[in-house]
Amino acid sequence: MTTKKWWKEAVVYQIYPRSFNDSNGDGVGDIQGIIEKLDYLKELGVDVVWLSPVYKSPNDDNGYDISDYRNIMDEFGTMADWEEMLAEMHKRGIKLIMDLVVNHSSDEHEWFQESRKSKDNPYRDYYIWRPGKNGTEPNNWEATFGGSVWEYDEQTDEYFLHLFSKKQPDLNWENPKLRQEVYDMMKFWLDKGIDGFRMDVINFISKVEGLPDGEKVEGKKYVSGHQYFMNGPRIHEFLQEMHKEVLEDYNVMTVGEMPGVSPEEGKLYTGEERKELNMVFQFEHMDLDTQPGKNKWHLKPLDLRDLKKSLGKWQSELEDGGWNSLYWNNHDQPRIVSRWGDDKEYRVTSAKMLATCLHMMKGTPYIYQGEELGMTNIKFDSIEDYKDIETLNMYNERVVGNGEGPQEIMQSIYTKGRDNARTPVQWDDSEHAGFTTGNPWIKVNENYQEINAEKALDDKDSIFHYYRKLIQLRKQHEVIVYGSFEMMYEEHAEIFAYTRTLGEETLLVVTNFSGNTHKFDSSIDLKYAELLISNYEVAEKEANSFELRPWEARVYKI
Ligand code: TEU
Ligand code: CA
Repeated sequence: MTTKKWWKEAVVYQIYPRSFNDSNGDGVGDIQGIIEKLDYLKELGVDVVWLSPVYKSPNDDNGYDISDYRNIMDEFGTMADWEEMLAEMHKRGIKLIMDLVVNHSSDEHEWFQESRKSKDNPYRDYYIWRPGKNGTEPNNWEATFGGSVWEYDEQTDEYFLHLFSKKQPDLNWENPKLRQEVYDMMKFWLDKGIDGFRMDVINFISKVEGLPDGEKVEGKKYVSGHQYFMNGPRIHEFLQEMHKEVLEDYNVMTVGEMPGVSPEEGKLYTGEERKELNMVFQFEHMDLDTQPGKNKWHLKPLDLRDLKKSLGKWQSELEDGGWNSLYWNNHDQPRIVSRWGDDKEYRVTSAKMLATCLHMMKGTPYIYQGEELGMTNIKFDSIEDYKDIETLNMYNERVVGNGEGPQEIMQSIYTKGRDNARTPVQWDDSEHAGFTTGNPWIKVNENYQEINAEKALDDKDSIFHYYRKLIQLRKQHEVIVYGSFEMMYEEHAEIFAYTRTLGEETLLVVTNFSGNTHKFDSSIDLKYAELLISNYEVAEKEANSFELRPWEARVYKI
């Protein structure tokens, strides 16, 4: 039996502030812009907002490079704006979780400015410094955003470690003083009344002693060092310490972002008796359309059976004592309707199907801004229009550096690039989609006249209203939150179906991940079943077999 918790019953909405809503016409989304849209979120019915970083930052990685953890970025507003936002959220019964980015800081953080000054500076050990090896980098690890993870610093003739960009030096969690600083900073925000944290790459904070070389790959200078920092040796110790020092004293929710986490490890991180985190963002399902062993830019079509196998495994592994997070989208991922739905002929239908499949599984569902409108990927003709550091560095390395053909690279950017998720939210059909009266920091998707919030609110069959209904159903039927999960038709290549059971109640969820029609045979008699939701009109009184239309989704209560 699963214990009851508010964060299990909740639906979370992610705001990426730069692209959400601009209140003052400078082309950049901001906190007052968020306040203007809180009634919209209330109408959607979400319980929690996860706000991507709004702290002071030079924006090398759009706020995931923090130069002051206790202040707000000027472009986004002031601390007073932030406090007003929190109060306005709470007034509407919406909770707020903040992004905690403590695997690394910005190189412009005061700690790093001190740290680089001298080898005996009191802040030296807040970061990871090493002397060179034979006149070159201390090891051969490759950074997520390209090149070596090591940057040479002349001042002290040593290198510092950065798993991401060179403006994101890794913090040294081996240092108890650094850990205490982080805990104090967390309390600073918790005491302001926030309701939890999403923790950026939190399973990277413990590195294997000695930082050994990664296994060499023919023709590559830098290689993956993942096995030496993902789920490292002291990670559980650190998280338990954080729980004891900070989280224990507050009724908050925590979700750890964890690339490379397996279901078995996920169970350890989220096991209730272990007192670490409430849930994790795992990435297995996000990697299924990538060629095995290659990075995300090497494309491969999704095989639905892989998706079912992976999500099914997470469902069963975390059944006792653990908890899943459920997501298709975030600010790093392409838009799901373009990725695994059909954003042309069946945009609305397939977006609803994807939402159904996700929200009816066991776990806490996350909605990424614009997902509730069925926003789609973008294709900018010129690389100049892209803003994301990961995309730009990859393009430079491969097209400018290696002389690879730009066409193929652009294709992978269209499919996987992070800017797909970062174009401004489309509010209405006015210029710049109502996002700003000025010049948006990144181009608006040109389909905003067809896809926008104003239109969706006016149309009772819109994706927005469908999400609203899914969220309402969660409040009405406990089985959606707490029921156990069982996969059906594991071997079917286009149907994703499962049941959820709680006591006497059973839900049957049937979704079609294709534009084809399929006969669905259920061993369950549906004559007396209640149809809770569907993205099609369903004729009354069907027996236990029916025809599934393109991208159809049905949820029955039996
Ligand atoms: O992302 C973690 C991460 O591993 C990313 O590299 C992710 O796999 C990649 O973006 C997919 O393309 C987090 C944040 O969500 C991301 O926005 C930051 O850039 C990154 O950490 C560094 O803070
Ligand atoms: Ca602004």
